[in-house]
Amino acid sequence: MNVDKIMNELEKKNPGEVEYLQAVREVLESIEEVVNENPQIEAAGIIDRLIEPDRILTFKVPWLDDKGQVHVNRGFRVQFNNAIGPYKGGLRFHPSVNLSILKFLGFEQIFKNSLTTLPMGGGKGGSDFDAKGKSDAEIMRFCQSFMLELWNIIGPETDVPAGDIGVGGKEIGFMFGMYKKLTHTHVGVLTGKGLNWGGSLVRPEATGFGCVYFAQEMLKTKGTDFKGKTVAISGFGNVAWGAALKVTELGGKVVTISGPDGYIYDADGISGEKIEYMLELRASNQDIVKPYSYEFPNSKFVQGTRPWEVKCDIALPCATQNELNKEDALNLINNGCMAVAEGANMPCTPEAVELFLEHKILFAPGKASNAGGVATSGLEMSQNSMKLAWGKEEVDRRLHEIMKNIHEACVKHGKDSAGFVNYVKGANVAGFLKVAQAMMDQGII
Ligand code: NDP
Ligand code: 2IT
Repeated sequence: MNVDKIMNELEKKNPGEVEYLQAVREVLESIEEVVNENPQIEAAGIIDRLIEPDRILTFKVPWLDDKGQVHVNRGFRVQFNNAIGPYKGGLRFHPSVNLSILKFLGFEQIFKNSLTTLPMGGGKGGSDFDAKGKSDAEIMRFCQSFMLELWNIIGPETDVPAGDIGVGGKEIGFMFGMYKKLTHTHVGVLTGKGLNWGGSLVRPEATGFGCVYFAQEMLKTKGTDFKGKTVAISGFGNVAWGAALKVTELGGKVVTISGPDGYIYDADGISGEKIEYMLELRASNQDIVKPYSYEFPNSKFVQGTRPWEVKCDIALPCATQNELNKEDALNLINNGCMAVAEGANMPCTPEAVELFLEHKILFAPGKASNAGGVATSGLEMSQNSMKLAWGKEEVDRRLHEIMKNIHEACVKHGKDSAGFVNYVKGANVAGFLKVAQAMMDQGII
């Protein structure tokens, strides 16, 4: 396999799709060795078939605002690969959404879902809709219009969307309602549903919890844990919230959260009511973290920069892609940071990842460390199929077990002869091998 040649061709076919090309290159570079050792993979054209999505649906989403004015957004669903199960992956509503971002996310999702050990293929979707400042009625009309197009290609055994940036319980509810009305069925077509209509306990916390469980396993390999550790977190959304809860529970101190406007530094620790306040802040639809510093005056708001300049033992980037660059990585390393676990998808740039690996920092790529969200979505699907609901402890136990297994798989495929674990390589190889085998078993389709 010649990675540069494949990437040159992919770039010609998908010009300007920066995030997508970045995600593919990372995976190909990690799996090059294993592909070259297994000629049947190349003979079956696995790589060429993997980097082309099965299908992409693009559609118009017209909706009326509260003043009666018409707006038109663009909707997408990328069904990337269903070799090991129905397409599965979130929907992102954010003004920055474009096809490149959704293809990168869908591609990552293939390997992430494979790592969970649950039967789920990879997909992603969303819209460039901006929820900022919108009323609930406007969000409802938008979600209904979005589902009017999407419903036809999804289903509990076909494609099961969920949340991502800008899509939480509220939006899932509005979309589920419309799907139900159109199909006259009450089925597990979406995950992240409300608890009393098919949702799973622990799903809201799952991505953040899973990320911390994964980091805990990495720390264990160095004979340590979260107790007494200082932790920098970015973002103030669903993932950041879950991570802050679990870090605090395990005895760590979260000192930062961030938004597009800057970051909050709270030396006393972001715990208890402060973590709950994050949810309020997020729900306010203002999309700024600054108000935290008015609410908790001992904290400090630092405008326009990112939390990676703060001294910490562990960093958990939980906001968005490419939010931690080379300079940030250098800051973290120079400040003595020992572990970085990605809560978001691809938050660290390739240059930052390279530096972490070079300096032998414990580094967990998102497809391993944030897999707890989709894993718990998988558990929600299982409960929906059985028409039963597990208790909180049962779901959390399974989530914890899955994260430990993902860590083990990364170690198995990522440990070098000197004993250093390259979790990027480990996650990519482990995720890839299972999907490649399934594709070979199923013929050229
Ligand atoms: P939320 O919408 O709850 O929060 C997202 C956070 O990131 C907000 O603070 C948001 O602020 C910020 N953000 C979004 N886009 C940008 C941007 N371009 N620049 C700076 N900040 C930005 O989303 P989640 O917490 O659910 O998602 C966070 C990350 O975790 C994403 O990468 C997502 O793909 C990933 N993830 C989510 C999972 C889930 O189950 N929800 C599962 C696995 C991964 P603002 O909106 O103001 O920009
Ligand atoms: O990036 C992700 O894994 C998610 N947004 C969760 C997807 C899901 O189907 O739960």
